[in-house]
Amino acid sequence: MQILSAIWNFFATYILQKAPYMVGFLTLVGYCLMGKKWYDTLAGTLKAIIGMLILNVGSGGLTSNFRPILAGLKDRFNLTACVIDPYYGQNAVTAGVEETFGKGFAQVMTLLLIAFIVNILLVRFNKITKCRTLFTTGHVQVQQAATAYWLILFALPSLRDNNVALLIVMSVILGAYWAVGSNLTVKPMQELTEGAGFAIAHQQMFGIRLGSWLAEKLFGDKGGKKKVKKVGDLEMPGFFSIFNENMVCTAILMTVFFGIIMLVIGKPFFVASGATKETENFAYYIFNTSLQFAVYLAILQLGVRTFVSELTASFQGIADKLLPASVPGVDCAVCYGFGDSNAVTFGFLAGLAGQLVAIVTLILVGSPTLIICGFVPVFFDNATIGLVANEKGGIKACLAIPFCSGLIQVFGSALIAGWVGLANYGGYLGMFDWDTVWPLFTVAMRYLGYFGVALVVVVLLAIPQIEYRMDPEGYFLITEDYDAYVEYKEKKKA
Ligand code: ASC
Repeated sequence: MQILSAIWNFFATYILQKAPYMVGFLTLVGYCLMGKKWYDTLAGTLKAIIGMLILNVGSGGLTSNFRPILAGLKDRFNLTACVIDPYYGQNAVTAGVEETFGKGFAQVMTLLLIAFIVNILLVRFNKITKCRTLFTTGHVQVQQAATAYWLILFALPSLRDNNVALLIVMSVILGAYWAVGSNLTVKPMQELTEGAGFAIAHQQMFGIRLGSWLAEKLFGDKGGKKKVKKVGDLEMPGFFSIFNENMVCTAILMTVFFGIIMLVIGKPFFVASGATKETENFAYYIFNTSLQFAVYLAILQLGVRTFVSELTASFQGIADKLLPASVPGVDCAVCYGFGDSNAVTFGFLAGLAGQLVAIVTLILVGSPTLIICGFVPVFFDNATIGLVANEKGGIKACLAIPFCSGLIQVFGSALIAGWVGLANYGGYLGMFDWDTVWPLFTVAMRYLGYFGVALVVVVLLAIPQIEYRMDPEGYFLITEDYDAYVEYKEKKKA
């Protein structure tokens, strides 16, 4: 018994909660189920793990490159505020949950596991549930489980002393959110990647679907009547052509953008915080820091290419044997290798503009909760939403929709983090879905109690049903055989 529990603890700590090893484990299981040769299985598993580790170097580097700048804004303008960033959000829950609700943080992991099982079951029975996607992004699951734990404890005070009820409510809602949310991204992702066979399991899944839908409705080609100009079609004269190169474009835009912010913050702050030295040339420091964004983005993309091919290939093994008609839900950065690559930068900058407008508005109206933008929401949410918006509605959609998403991220976070008390601990998850659908869930549960819980679950589970009914023939075909799906769509149009 003791040995079993030790094995389980090891598994939970070093595999389930560590995204690279979780992905490696899934790859291993998939290849084993497919009956691959041992050396192919070993190589594929290692590539999946290493690819994810490379991706982490990229996204970690982006995040840490941005942090001193954020800290500078906070320090120079004396803003004591709530940073919207998943890592700050997780810290805030850890720091405050004992004091606020008299509950420890450790329970979050058990809840996470059970929610994951709910996700598996929903996919296993997808003939009934119509859920086609398994959420595999481990680090995001931890961040979301932490925040959901707080929101649910806040909304339903009676659960604070009732562990069984807490377990049921949280795992059902979170598990359903994972299954239904990632399922919503199947269509936009299959269309963007022309059938690469993955969905997004991240923090803006409703945002992706909504962005794609709005882009088509507001900026789309109106059934072929209008020509949509995409970011990739931009014929930029002369020196503008350098913007068509992702690496160069990122480097230039970052230098201009962060150059201004860093100049405003001023050298003394960066010297005092240890980011640079008094003797170092400040212009050099600004330029070099700005270029690091392009470096880390390139690293991130390499990591993605390395692991995504392994994971999707092996997932075929799992899907065929255990989870029929399903695809893996993966990190949002995975889709940056598809579509118009500059759309990532355009979406990011439009989202940043939206966030800055919203932050200035909060300052002007004297909001009690001031939001500081974190890199993860501003970049990963808006880049992803911009990419899918560009696909359907072109450059206008790629700018307008992420701009609105930037506004929503700041206003939504300010409202929810202030209301539930997470702002007192300096951070909130802050990603799109957690500024929109989760606050709505919280309101429903807070004011309607268990009826609110039931309402949330019913609404979530109804979403794939509605989507299925809108296109019963294409619904599973889009994941099972994309070429056949395209053919079927064309036939339907004609
Ligand atoms: C998140 C988070 C990250 C990034 C990363 C994007 O939500 O916690 O580290 O987005 O997953 O690739």
